[in-house]
Amino acid sequence: MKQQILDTMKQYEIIIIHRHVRPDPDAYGSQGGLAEILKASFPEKRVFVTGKREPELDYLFTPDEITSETYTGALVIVCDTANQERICDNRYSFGKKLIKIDHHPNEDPYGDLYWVDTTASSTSEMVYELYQFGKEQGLQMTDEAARLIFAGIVGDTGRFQFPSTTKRTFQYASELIEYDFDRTTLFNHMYELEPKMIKLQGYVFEHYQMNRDGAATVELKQSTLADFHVTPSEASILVGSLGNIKGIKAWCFFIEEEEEIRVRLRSKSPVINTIAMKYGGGGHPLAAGASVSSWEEAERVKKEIQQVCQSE
Ligand SMILES: [Mn+2]
Repeated sequence: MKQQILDTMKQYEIIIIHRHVRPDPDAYGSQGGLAEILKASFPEKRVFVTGKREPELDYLFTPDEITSETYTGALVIVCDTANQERICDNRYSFGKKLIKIDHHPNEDPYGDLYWVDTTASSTSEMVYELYQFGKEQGLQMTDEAARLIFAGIVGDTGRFQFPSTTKRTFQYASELIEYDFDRTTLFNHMYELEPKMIKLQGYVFEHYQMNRDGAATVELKQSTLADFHVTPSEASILVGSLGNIKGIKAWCFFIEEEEEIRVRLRSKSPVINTIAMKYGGGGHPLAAGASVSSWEEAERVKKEIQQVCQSE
């Protein structure tokens, strides 16, 4: 598959790279890392990254703004996005050929070609693997590509602590840090929190509820978010913070938006993406998300989390 992807990339003059909505460092890292590799390897090609700009990730890069005409005859690559509904910028189908590169379960095998590896820690790790595979055939790594890919790996592995981290992950990371980029600055950007976020974190620690089976939930209503001057997207950043509580097995943040309630699920071992899928969402077995339309529905999600924790 890697050879087919490489051969396809060689054929196209214009390559446009997409990723998922509500991006995280792996979405940006795989998208931007691949773009930097392609630009360095094929200077004659025109390579673009598209998708709604996420100000929180400006330290990685800002996406290109391209016209729909740019897609004429182009190759489109979508990184880190399991299903078509989650692709940011719905012009992804405007190109001539579509490739999916992803590490989520392949529920929606879209595209003319797809490369899905659920054993990879991150799509960024796969992009590095693609570079390794293709370097004899002309693929070139740059300092900037290495920085973006490293950020993606760090983001999706929770700084190398999630079980998805493998020997291969460490191997690639050790090679990536040979490139010239400032890791300290990168880590600061990734993990420093504004004071208002630390205050909201305090609220989360005070208000979460956990039953004796280790099922925990937190409700963040719009009024609470307003009190802390925090947006729903910003609040999502804190979802991992409950993971250190002794005895916790699976947990969920319910984050109220204008029209819906965002459901952010995390787990230490019970599989929770099956719950997310029931509510139109998806994700990894231990990290998933969905949306529900009422607090009654949120209550049902809560029951399902309690069930999976009870049967563990
Ligand atoms: Mn990812």
